Amino acid sequence: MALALSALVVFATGVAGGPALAVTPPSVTAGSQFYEVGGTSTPQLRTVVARTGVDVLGASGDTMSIIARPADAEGLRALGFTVSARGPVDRPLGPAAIAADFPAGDEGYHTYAETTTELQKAVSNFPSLAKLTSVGKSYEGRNLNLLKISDNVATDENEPEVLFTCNQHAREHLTTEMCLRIVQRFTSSYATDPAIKKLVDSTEIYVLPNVNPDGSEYDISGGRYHSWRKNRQGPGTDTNRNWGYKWGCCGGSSGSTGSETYRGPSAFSAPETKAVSDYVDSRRIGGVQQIKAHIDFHTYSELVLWPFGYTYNDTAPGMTAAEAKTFSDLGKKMAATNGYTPEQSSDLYITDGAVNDWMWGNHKILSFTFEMYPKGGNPGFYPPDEQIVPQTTRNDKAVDILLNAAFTR
Ligand code: 0X9
Ligand code: CA
Ligand code: CA
Ligand code: CA
Ligand code: ZN
Repeated sequence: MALALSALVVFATGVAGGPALAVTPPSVTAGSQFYEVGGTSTPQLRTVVARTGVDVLGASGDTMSIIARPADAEGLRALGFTVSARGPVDRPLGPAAIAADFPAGDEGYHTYAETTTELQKAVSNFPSLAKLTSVGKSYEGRNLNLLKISDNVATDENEPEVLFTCNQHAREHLTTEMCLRIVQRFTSSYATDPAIKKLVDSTEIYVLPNVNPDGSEYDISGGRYHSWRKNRQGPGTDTNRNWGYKWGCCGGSSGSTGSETYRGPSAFSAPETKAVSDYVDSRRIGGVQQIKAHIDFHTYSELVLWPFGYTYNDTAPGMTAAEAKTFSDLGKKMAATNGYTPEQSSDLYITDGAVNDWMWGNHKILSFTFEMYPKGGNPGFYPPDEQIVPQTTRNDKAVDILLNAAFTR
């Protein structure tokens, strides 16, 4: 109900060409194009591009992929960047019923309902290993499902806890498949793979496959993709700019509702970030945070990123040189297994209010962002479903490394 209503309001006014433009991000504005922006070889230059408010899709080498209006492209050219158009972005038709599945040919991806079914199947097939709960509800009322995997799963044992989160950004559907891969591997291989059994027996693994289920359902509605990034609260908030550590501090997010990096009116104004952060807060027991390590999966660019994102500096209050080295050593070790590029978040571009800064800044959780396949703009957010298996198994070793790292903390 809430979905149909809010979609109607946005698109009814959008079609009329009225004030809805102010809440319509570049990616869904008529005339928007995909562009490649050359001459963006440094974090400073990429931050300049990101701050113009265009929709940054990814970065590789000295090129960024963006969605922007022709006027934005002109503005970037005036700043000295080389900007090449790569094709139009369709305007969404909306409002549309929630799709029964992904667009034709991509049915191998899991919708929210299909994902929930997979989690329920894990519990019914492996009741002593898997337990399904929810950390709360999305803006439109969907459960934010959390699957715990461990031996004696019903008991909160004194074992290092590790959290995997996926799909903060709606269109980054490959990440949901990554979380499902983790679920499948640590349940169905438990009986046959001693290395898996050892990890499951000695840790408590938490998997949250859809941080932004409203957004991902919207993105596949009407049988086509919408390049939607944010949640579905009013104009949409970029959940990965809404976390309450140095929220909005540093030009790494936007205060404009129409921006793809709109940070929301206040930290944790998005029900999704509020629910996940409340859950993480609740894992601080007797003054000791139980969750030791975390990966937030995104697409794309094939990167392993660590905090801080709000500053270019390697060290800062709350990040000693030794801690920065722990991050970079572990990040490089994981990246050596999947071929991603390891770097501090701000080496990509400045972000404030992102999840990793909060996880580390508030809880000293070893928190990474993985930007998955592909490296460059094609196929962008929408790899064919044939890529699900190769691109998720690609991270098996890195996931194991993170689980092992949780012991030394
Ligand atoms: O900008 C983002 O939120 C992430 N890139 S994406 O293309 N998936 O949108 C990168 C965030 C990395 N920064 C921090 N984790 N601080
Ligand atoms: Ca499907
Ligand atoms: Ca256990
Ligand atoms: Ca525990
Ligand atoms: Zn993302």
